Amino acid sequence: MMRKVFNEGSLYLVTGAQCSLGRATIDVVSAAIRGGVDIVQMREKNASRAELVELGRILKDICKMNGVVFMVNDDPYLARHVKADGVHLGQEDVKKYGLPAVRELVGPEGIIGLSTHTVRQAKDGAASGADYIAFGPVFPTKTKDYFIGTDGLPEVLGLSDKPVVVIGGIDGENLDKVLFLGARNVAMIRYITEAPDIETRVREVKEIMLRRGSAVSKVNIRINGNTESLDKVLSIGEFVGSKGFKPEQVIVEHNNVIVPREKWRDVLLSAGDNVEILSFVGGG
Ligand code: TZP
Ligand code: MG
Repeated sequence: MMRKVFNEGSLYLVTGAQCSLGRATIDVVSAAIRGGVDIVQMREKNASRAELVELGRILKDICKMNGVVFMVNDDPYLARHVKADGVHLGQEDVKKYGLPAVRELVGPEGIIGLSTHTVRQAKDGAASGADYIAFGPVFPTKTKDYFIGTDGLPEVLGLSDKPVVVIGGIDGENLDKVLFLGARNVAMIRYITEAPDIETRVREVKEIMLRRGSAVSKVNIRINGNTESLDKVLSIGEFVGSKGFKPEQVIVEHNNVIVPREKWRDVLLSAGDNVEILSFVGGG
């Protein structure tokens, strides 16, 4: 059984104080979490080590309280220090530390993400000890001085079962394109951090991702012990509705964790998930 890295269908926020219109990263992250972001990566290129430790601890707590995956950019020592869920590495970081050493640092449960910028790098990355691959920048972005386009994306998405996170210049205009090409997980800096209302922006992006989930191939999940094939990505709320259950008459356990009803719309069912639905009569 592969390590459960994160749910397919995730929206991944990469932070950057210099791209947040003067707003504090803590406030940006809090608003994004209220909107339903799934993963947060601390990527503060102008902060000192001491500032990163302080911010990292706070962000980690905020993420943990909300069931959001918290990643640290570049530095596996920092990731371990602030007890992040994992570390995101660039190609240079991998050369610097070596994946076996990074695995030692983050432990068997720690998530290792790897940036890739060519199909070749993505192939090598998918076959390496990394747990997920980021692929990009697929569109022009202020963060990088080049972009690679989306031509290689379908091939990269088919390389392995490891999640692929598509990144780079993704916004409200081109989001549909990457989703149409099969992307399940999307990372953004500016379209979120520069939004006038971050919570609403994140909600809108997640809505689009949910709707476009229909472009994704079959998702096999286990429901009360039986395998069932969904032909699109559904949230728990949508799934419960599709079965004709009254929400107030069921308790849903997702991968052995009971999901409160107010979270049903935020949790997407992905391949290999285990769902238990306990139904009772009455309730309120
Ligand atoms: N890696 C590849 S593109 C990128 C990173 C960190 C930046 C993405 O930022 P934006 O604002 O979503 O283009
Ligand atoms: Mg790096």
